Amino acid sequence: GMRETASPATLPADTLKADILWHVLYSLGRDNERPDRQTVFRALALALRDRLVEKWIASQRAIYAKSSKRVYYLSLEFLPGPFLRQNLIALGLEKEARDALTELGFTLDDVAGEEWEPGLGNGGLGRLASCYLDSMAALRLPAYGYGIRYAFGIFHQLIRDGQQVERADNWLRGGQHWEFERTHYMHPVRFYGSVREWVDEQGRLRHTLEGGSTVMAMACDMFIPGYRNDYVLNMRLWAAKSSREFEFSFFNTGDYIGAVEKKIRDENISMVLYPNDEAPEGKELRLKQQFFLVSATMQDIVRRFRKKGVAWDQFPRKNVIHLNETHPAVAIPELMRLLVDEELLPWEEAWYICVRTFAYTNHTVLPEALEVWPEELFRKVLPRHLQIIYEINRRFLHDVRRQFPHDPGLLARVSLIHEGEQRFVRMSHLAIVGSFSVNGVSAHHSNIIKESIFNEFYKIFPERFNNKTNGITPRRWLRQCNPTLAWLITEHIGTEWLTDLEQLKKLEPYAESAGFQKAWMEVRLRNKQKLAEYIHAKNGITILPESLYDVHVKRFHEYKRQLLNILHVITLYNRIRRDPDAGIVPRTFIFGGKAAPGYYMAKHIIQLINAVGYTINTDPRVGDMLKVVFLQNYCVTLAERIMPATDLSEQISTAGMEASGTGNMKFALNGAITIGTHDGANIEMLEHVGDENLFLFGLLSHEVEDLRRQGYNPRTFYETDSELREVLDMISGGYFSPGDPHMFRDIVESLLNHGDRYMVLADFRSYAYRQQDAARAYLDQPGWARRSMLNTARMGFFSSDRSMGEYARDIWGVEGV
Ligand code: 26M
Repeated sequence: GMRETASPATLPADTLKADILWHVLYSLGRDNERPDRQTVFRALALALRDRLVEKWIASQRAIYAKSSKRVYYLSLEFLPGPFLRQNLIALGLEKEARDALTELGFTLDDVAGEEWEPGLGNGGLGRLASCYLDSMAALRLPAYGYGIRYAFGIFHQLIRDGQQVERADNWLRGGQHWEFERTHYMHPVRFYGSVREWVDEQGRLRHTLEGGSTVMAMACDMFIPGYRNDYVLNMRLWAAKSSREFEFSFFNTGDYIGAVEKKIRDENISMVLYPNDEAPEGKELRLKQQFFLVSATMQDIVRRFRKKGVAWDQFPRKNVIHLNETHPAVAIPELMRLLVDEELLPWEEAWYICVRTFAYTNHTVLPEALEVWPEELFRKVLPRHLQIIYEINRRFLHDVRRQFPHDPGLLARVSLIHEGEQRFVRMSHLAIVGSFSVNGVSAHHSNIIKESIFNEFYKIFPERFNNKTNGITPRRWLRQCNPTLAWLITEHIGTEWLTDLEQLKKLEPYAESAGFQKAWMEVRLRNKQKLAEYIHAKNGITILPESLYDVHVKRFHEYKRQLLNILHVITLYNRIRRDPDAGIVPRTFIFGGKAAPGYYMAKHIIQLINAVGYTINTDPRVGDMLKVVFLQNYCVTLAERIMPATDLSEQISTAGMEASGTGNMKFALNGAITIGTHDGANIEMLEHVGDENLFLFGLLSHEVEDLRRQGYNPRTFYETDSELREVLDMISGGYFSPGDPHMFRDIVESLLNHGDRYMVLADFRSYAYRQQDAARAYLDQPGWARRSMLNTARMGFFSSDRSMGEYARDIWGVEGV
């Protein structure tokens, strides 16, 4: 049996079936005669966890033995997606698992379908963190992901009567098979209270937090295996547990129920992921979540550092703490508090350590997305940290005044505190001042940071600013989600591309080969057929696999301009209505994405898309020429179905607003062609794939700015473009909402009477033209095949292995173990 052989890294592949049955009986407590599919999935996951934990222990020992500098990647969000296939591929056990499951009467597809993904992130930022963990493991970096184990992840989206409805995502029901809950491994985290100042025997001024309340952070570890390299990292997620005080206190007070209520309140901290991206809510619970992650993680980091018994001034040589956005930026004053209040280091020494330890990535330039906290709230929740922030600020402003004595307004603009009717702590300013590195996520975005939003900080700290263009992991986003295309590629160029994506260049010589083009397009067509089956099953809509699949999936936000897309869809609809023989290329428009529950306009746009879809799909004049599909609950699992089946990828944000985008890379890696704006990483994708292979359109970001400065008048576009006018009149006139003609009036209002902040109308015509270019290109199928292949072949740069390599070398100063 396997129990006797469980020494590190030795569990054999050929016992997988026996191990599954063992877990069915002994871990899950079920009859292993005829286990059901869910039970088999869970048992397989446990059997894989056994193999992962062995390699993880060995990896941790290696990091310790080498005394490597450790990387801590702090993020309030991770979006790992389903683990099963990913872990099988990394461990090299796919075939063994298939065989074992066949013997048990199941297929891998069916069993994998039982997994419910952990939706512990909103979108791009969380998914990036997970791609980065995959690459850190592939590169054998001495790294750790740290986050929160929310009991409820991003809500499950349903479309009911054409509208988004949110349902709780109870992902933990059914038990967790991938993680280890460390029920005996907890750190106390303290909130509230008040600061007592006192003078100790040596005459030093001391600060002690008194009162307040303590919550425990319980570690839950999930494993991230490197690709076939026996190396495993962990993502440590903290779950809130009430301290055990309550179990005793009710004896004293007799208030049993009151004590239990306290327990429930405490455990609220990790209850739910905030579902708004880009527009933070200044809620107390959110601030507590941030500090909860930070405090527990810092305790872990310090504990590990102390094991080695080196002096504090060595801390930055041994640790780097990476802040994924400003969400965990309270780590900066927390480290100061540990060093100054607890370790009794002089402020200057502590600050020197601090600024050499932290690195910060910015992911957005939208003004409403920059995090600020009302000062009173901050003082209430974290009184000592607010004092420390004020002291950091006092010293910082002092230095700025000396460096720039002739710019009195500067101090107010760069201050960590926004002063006005109400005071706010500016988290981005704190992150910049407290870090040795500040990076943007695409070349374009990093320039915008330096030139506009953080320009004054760039002048103060030019050496801190740098770019690290985002990337995606080819293991999940090609090998796993598109196995047939991956196989075709491997047949021609071998397997090295899996860990060295630039190898895809070797496909270029096949671009003109008719045979290869045919094979390429056959794989793509099969993928499109599979998606058609899924759409038929889920939405009851029949689509033509030969039609052009035009796909727009991402979070709903006005700047991402799903509205521009649907205006174009209506334009095509009108052309067909006018002339059914107009020779329009048959298209299937596919939309997917969630709107923040409180984001009125985004939800309204979802409703409009569904209404337009209903009108078009049921209009007999349209037939197969046009279909509009809204796929509900866009998530990693669904993205894996969609990416391999897409012809045209919509990346049409207002120029200057999408920091990078990573969906754009996933589509192109799978052979989709992009229609997009001069924004984020689209610009670098253009440089790599060439302008015949990618359709860009619209205003450039400086033109957007100029136009705004000059006074942009969207009405002129309405008045001069008759096709556009017709579309807007239909929407406001109730064409798509016959029961309620005013239903979508606000949308048209936002464009015509409220300034069209995202310049939808300004870009409409160039978008419509570029869409025509795309349609024409699709008619030339060999040409399309060539473009598609070249997109894949030239995506090497956008591997997250490249991104992580750059972070490791240029920011972190670490190497593979
Ligand atoms: C903040 C406070 C309270 C609640 C939620 C938030 C919040 C959560 C997520 C704010 C922003 C969040 O995410 C922003 C994001 O996803 N940005 C995207 O990051 C990607 C990875 O770098 C980029 O590719 C995208 O362009 C960028 O929009």
